Amino acid sequence: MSDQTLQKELENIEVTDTLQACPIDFSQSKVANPRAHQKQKEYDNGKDKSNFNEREKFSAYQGPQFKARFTDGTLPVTPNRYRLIWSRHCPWANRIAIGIDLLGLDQVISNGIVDPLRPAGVVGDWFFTLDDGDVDPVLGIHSLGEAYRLADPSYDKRTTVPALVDTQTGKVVNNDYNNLIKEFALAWQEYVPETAPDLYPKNLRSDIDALSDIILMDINYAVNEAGHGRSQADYKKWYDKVFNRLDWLEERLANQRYLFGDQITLVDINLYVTLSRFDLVFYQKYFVNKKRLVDYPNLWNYAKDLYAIPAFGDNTNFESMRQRFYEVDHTPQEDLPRIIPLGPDDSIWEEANDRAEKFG
Ligand SMILES: N[C@@H](CCC(=O)N[C@@H](CS)C(=O)NCC(=O)O)C(=O)O
Repeated sequence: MSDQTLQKELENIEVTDTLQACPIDFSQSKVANPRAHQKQKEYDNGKDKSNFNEREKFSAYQGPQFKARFTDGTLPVTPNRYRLIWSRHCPWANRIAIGIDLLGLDQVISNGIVDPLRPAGVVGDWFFTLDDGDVDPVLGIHSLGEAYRLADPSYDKRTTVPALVDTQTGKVVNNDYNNLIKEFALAWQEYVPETAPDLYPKNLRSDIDALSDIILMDINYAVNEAGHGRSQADYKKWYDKVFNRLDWLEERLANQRYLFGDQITLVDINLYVTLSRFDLVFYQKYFVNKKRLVDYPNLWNYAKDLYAIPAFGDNTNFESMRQRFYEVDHTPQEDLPRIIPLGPDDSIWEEANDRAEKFG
């Protein structure tokens, strides 16, 4: 029996995947050669790989391009064969990294991290400049684009994280950020330790799908849309959606530890990745600033409760968020200083929370 309240909420929401997951607006860009202004990494012995003049090509919306699945048998469920490529700043990629660890699948699925700072002047790709020799040690590639083009030689869009790569072929097989955790929870059960939570329990599946869609539209996408509002009215529309939904979630979390009672499910991950960037990124940079996360007692304690779990806390990296959202700017202007905000104080995430005491 599915939860009628959730289904009813969903009736008023148009679920679409045509919103921009991580919009990039190059439109204000005035300088032809950004190298002088961009404080990004040098790469490949300083060889000029700048493609900044092609930036318009990479700013268009694009949905996930690779959607091969485990659940329909297309992808074999083989341990030690797949590698998740992600960036620690990215909420969509962060979901998958947390999900894999929470399911205990980090024992059989490896992961590689791209640098949130790109080589100066380069757009549309992610690079392994955090690794020795600027090369991913397993895939042996410098940029994620190499794995995208192995999968599709004609691929000329921007490459996005998360991307699941088949290490046998070196090809990206799936970058479907909204469905990957479900794929792992359903198809990899044989490798999920008994102690791991069931992130997509059978009896809750339709409710989890409903709440996921509500959070996707009103929280995950809505903060981006507000931050890139096309007009004052458009900004306000998304801003209102975010805060109405946060109020609603605040109430839901008053009487239960997680979004579905006392068990963690994949929706908790989906909400957490936006909450953990809320005060640092969305509040300050995207003007989603009616209230901060810390002003919501239940949501804030809930977020800290999740952060205290290693799969969440170890995969939350505030430095990468600062780098990607403040140190790099796609709209370089001569007078734009690269000031990286010192606050909010990241250490408050370590403070005690009241959830265990309240809900056991
Ligand atoms: N598949 C989504 C990917 C999720 C996403 O937007 N990831 C961002 C990072 S948060 C990304 O990789 N953007 C590419 C870029 O910034 O060049 C999309 O196609 O838009």
